[in-house]
Amino acid sequence: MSDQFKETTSKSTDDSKLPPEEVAKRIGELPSKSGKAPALQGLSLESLFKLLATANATPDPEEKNKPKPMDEYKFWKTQPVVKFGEEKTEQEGPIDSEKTVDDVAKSPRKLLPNFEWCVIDLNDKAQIEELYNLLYNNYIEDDDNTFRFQYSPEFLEWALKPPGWRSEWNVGVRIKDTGKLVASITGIPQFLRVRDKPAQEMAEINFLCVHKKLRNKRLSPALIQEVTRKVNLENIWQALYTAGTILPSPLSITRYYHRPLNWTKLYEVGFSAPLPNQTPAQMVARYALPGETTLKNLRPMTREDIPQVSELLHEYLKRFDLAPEFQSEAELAHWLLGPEDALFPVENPEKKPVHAYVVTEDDDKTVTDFFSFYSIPTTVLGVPGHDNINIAYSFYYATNVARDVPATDRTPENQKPLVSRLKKLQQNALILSKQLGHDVYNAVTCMDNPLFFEDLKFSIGTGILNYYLFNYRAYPVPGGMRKQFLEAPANGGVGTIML
Ligand code: MYA
Repeated sequence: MSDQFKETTSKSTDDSKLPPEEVAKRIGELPSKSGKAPALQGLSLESLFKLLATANATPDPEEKNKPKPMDEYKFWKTQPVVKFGEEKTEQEGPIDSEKTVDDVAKSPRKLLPNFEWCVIDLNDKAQIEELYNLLYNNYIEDDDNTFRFQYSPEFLEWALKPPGWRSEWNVGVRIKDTGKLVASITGIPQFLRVRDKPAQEMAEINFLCVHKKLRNKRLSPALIQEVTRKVNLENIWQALYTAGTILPSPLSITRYYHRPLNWTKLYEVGFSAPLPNQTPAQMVARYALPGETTLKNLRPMTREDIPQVSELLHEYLKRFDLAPEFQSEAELAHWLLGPEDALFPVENPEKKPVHAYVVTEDDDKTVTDFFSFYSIPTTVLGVPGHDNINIAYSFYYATNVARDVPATDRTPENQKPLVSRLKKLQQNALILSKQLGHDVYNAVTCMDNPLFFEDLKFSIGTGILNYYLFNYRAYPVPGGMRKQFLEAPANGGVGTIML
């Protein structure tokens, strides 16, 4: 998701020291803090834009991302994941391959007396709204309680209901007496390739959330085990997930970059300051973009484009060690064009969760490139004149230029034509996302993104996104940061974008 800034910085409230039964009662009674609210997690937008303002003052991500001793991971040390310090002697592949569906418990483990398990039924509009409310109030937080990500019902429908989605994998916890949803974890199916092994079906796990008043009560391990059980019951034994939190043990470590689109607004809401010796007018000029797109034959993607886009993307993703394999054109159409027959249809194009464009030859039919981005509006509290910031996130793209640029040779000389094409494509993504009302454009160091960051004036953020595999041992995959984790090229490892 994007999860974007997924690192937990929330401080426990007093309620976290109370027994869960007591908290269950209180959650019904007490409205969540009004006015000042949770939102961005790990890295607040404020610190992000302060960082933008102080250009090179980049904290060392490794410092932020240091693990605790393995033995202190009371839950994770019991799970089939690569442990910190583990010798890399074993072959890549499943860690535990003995279990069969017959070994899987047929019912969930018991929860505390006042709580009960539920499936969050995403065919029910009301339950999507419940999930939205849980996440809005509890998911991602910034230190100042000034921002709230709005994973809108439209966004959740897109993120959680791709073709083949399993209702059972959307696990919730409710308070028995009131029915209030107080925790969630979600899964969607995804075929994933790790290096040269054939792609296999895994679960992509997201939206792990525990109500703020129920934190530090070991509900997360229970949620993780319950979704594991549900996934295992379908004879699926591996999962992919991302988190800002450092857990045993990242397959890859990626980092956020940010490109202001509406610098004046960011400045007005107090998150952005001019660079040293720069006036606001100079900053506006620095981030200015052409008013109109600059690529010939660029237009919104349609369903008719999907077969060609599918081929282009399939080819392009071969460049990466970790990449999804979309199973059908319908699946890809869902991810790039949004859901069909949505319960929450989007009328206004500016409100669409995902935006995709193609570049064609002069015939308007032969697709040579495409790019896409998704959108998470964020409520801003307590700033007169502005009540939201719209954030765009770079999503999948591909270009046929890559066909002549072998992924095995990532020397700058070799990559020149690709770099040049990606810059043009992404500059147009910036222009279009600005036209759609976004204020900032984010991207992680996945895919070939590091190739265009500098020229397009992206600034490094402090947010880290760790990629993890469950029950699969794999050697680290480069995360797009030269000095981080691996002495790796600046691109080429992670080709899977997690929301
Ligand atoms: S990442 C987004 C996570 N959500 C948030 O950050 C939202 C705001 N925060 C919260 O809601 C809570 O703080 C959460 C922790 C829920 C994060 N992933 O319940 P606890 C471990 C995995 O007492 P709380 C996303 O959605 C922690 O190390 N584990 O803690 C992907 C400790 O274990 P150990 C985490 O603070 C999720 C234990 O939980 C995370 O009340 C992928 C403490 O539990 C985390 N982000 O709640 C999940 N944070 O003792 C894994 C803390 O060992 C999926 N912990 O240190 C695995 C695959 C499953 C399917 C497999 C199928 C085959």
